[in-house]
Amino acid sequence: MNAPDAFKSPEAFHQYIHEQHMHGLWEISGSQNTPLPTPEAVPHLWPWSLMEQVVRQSCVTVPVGNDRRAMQLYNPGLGGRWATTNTLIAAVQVLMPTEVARAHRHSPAAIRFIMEGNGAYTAVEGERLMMKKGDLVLTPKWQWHDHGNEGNETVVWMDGLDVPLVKMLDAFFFERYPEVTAPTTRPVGNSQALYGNAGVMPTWVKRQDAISPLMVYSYDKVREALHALRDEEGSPYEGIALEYTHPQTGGPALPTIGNRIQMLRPGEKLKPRRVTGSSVFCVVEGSGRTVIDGKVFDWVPNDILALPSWALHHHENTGKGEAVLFSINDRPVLEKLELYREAAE
Ligand code: GTQ
Ligand code: FE2
Repeated sequence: MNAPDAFKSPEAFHQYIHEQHMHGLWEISGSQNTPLPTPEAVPHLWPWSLMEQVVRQSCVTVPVGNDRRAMQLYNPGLGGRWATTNTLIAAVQVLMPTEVARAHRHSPAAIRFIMEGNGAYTAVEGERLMMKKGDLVLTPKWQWHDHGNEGNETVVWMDGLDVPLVKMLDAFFFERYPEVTAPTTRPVGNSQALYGNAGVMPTWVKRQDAISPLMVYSYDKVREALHALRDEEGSPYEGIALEYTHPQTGGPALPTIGNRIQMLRPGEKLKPRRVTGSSVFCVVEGSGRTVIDGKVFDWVPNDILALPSWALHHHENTGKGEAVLFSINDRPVLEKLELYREAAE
């Protein structure tokens, strides 16, 4: 179509502008100028009863080669995107005794939350970080890392990465280390010895990055912290909720991924609210229920649950003991960009 013909009727005009890769705001306003966020990701729960079987079978079917044996949890609403929520990917990774997962690095940041077993490690920038059930282990962006299991238990953990966010920003880089493992340059326990002690800090360390220098947050200590607070009121929306913080700044442990743990006491039913940004929960202890936009998700330990942005949600403890939830979120990003909001009903 040439321009003079196109300008003869409104229909022809619109066809013409589309051919020229233009759209009038009046055409898209109804679908795009939405009063509220309209996430494509849906709330979804991956039950441990299912994941356990799949993960066990992956040990038989798939050797650990160049790639990790990590089952990526794809959100059913995201049409096959490598994403559990709009910004986060969660996966369940398994490593059997004697196995080694090849060293590499990438621009997305990662966390590991240990679901089952003890005795594997993630080596990050020369330090072996030993994994124990319930521990949080950081793998900040662009740091060389490999995983190994020199113990005698099969170890399973949840990976959490900001891959979809980094992909969206076209800032994704990935590199394999020339050898299977990167050299160890620091003793086991070094980052915890330096930065993991209550309120004291080495005076000779001048360096301070946006990334936490504490690389392992042990569940022994975190659990103790939760229980010490069990008689506090806590948050009406999150219960006794604790953020894993950067020991030098008090900010989030990683610049792009927030990490939280929350305890719901027996009988505790939290209030519903919405927040901008998405989260992925991993059940640590107990049993309960999360209701998201009217949909009920009953959970038990090691279930993983995706919570999209601005969905109305609340948690409740339906079991006899305490219930504990670990979660990752993209809130540090939203807060830095001043896009974080919350609204209670
Ligand atoms: O173990 O380093 O689930 O690089 C996805 C990408 C795990 C890992 C994943 C990764 C890793
Ligand atoms: Fe990795």
